[in-house]
Amino acid sequence: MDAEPYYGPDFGLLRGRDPEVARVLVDELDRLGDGVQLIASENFASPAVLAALGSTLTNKYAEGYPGRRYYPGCEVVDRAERLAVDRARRLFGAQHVNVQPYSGATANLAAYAALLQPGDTVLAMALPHGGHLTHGSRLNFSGRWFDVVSYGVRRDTELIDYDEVRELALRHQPKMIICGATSYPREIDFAAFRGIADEVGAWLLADVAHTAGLMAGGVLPSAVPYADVVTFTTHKGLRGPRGGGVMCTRELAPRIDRAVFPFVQGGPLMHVVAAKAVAFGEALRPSFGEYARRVAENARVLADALAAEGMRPVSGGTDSHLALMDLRETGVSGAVAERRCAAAGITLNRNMIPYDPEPSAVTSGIRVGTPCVTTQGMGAEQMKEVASLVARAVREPGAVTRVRRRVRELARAHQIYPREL
Ligand code: DSN
Repeated sequence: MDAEPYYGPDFGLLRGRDPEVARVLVDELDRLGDGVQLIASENFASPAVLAALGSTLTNKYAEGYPGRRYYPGCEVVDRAERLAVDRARRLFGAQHVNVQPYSGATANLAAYAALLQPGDTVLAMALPHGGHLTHGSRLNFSGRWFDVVSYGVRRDTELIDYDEVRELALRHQPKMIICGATSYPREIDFAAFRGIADEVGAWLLADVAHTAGLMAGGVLPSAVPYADVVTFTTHKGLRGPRGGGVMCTRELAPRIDRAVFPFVQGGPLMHVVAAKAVAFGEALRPSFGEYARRVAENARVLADALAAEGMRPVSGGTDSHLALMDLRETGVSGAVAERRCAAAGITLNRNMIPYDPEPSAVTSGIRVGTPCVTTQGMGAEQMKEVASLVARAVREPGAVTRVRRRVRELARAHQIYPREL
């Protein structure tokens, strides 16, 4: 963010009316202000985004789409949605964008609903190799209602095995192929996926929830020219409000729109739609490309510095905003590392590595991401220090107080939301 101070919603009013909830908000600001956030799927929304989120647009029921609502009185909120759609289309060069999904998961549900029938076969990335819950977990609608076949990464390179994807597609004849991941650090070859989908007559869904910001910033290639449907989130690399979206071709627009509403969702959250418009507007500024470039550069420096500390970057490095680190050489599991880092004020998550011998509650890896720290203005120098603090937190639990103190100093020197409320 452009180091713009944020003075929050009216904390004085909230404290007066509801001190308990005000305390939660202030404590969360303190947590953020005292720690380093390395969760790859999080970011810090700008003051303008937060202002739109805290607006009276939350009051309005607006089922339907601009100009075609089921309630009267939508002519004002229609303008917010039109702005969001128009800006998102310009940002991504998409023919059609639906900005109403409440989250990336509901965006994916809408994509399935628009293109498939229950029982259809889907080919998607295996969860332990980087796929998402909605790419076929048995605990999720995708694994329960669809016949999901999974592809993974190669054991030797830890990169997507496009030959395996093609073989599985030819063997199983999926109705839809999904590309996109939550813990795959490398660029995805959308053209290769398009070729495979065409060969078997499958729809291609690109889930770019994690990489939409890097795509918009021109750091990673766009999935839009290749995929029939592209789903994304607005709160990760895009620095917007928590929410999702769906892009598609003009031909698929009516199917996607009907799937989002009324099939999957009810009334859109118009304050969130307005905040999405703000975020897309911010991402259209030239400075956003520079931000995206710094996110990826910071991830590279962080991965290299963690490697120098004896942690192995899965696939040898990263092209994106995240790195997946194999901790087996350290003798510390992902779960223990997560807990030790949390005690030191560093928030990151345990993550399975490909072919992980440990279960998901333990794991052999951690995932680190740089959207938050980059928004805070940290650069290469700070990434090297963060890597050394992570390594100390993981290896030397006895040093937790000293590590915590330095983490706090670093975070306070790069604070974006003020603490004195
Ligand atoms: N929970 C998100 C992530 O951390 O990757 C995906 O939904």
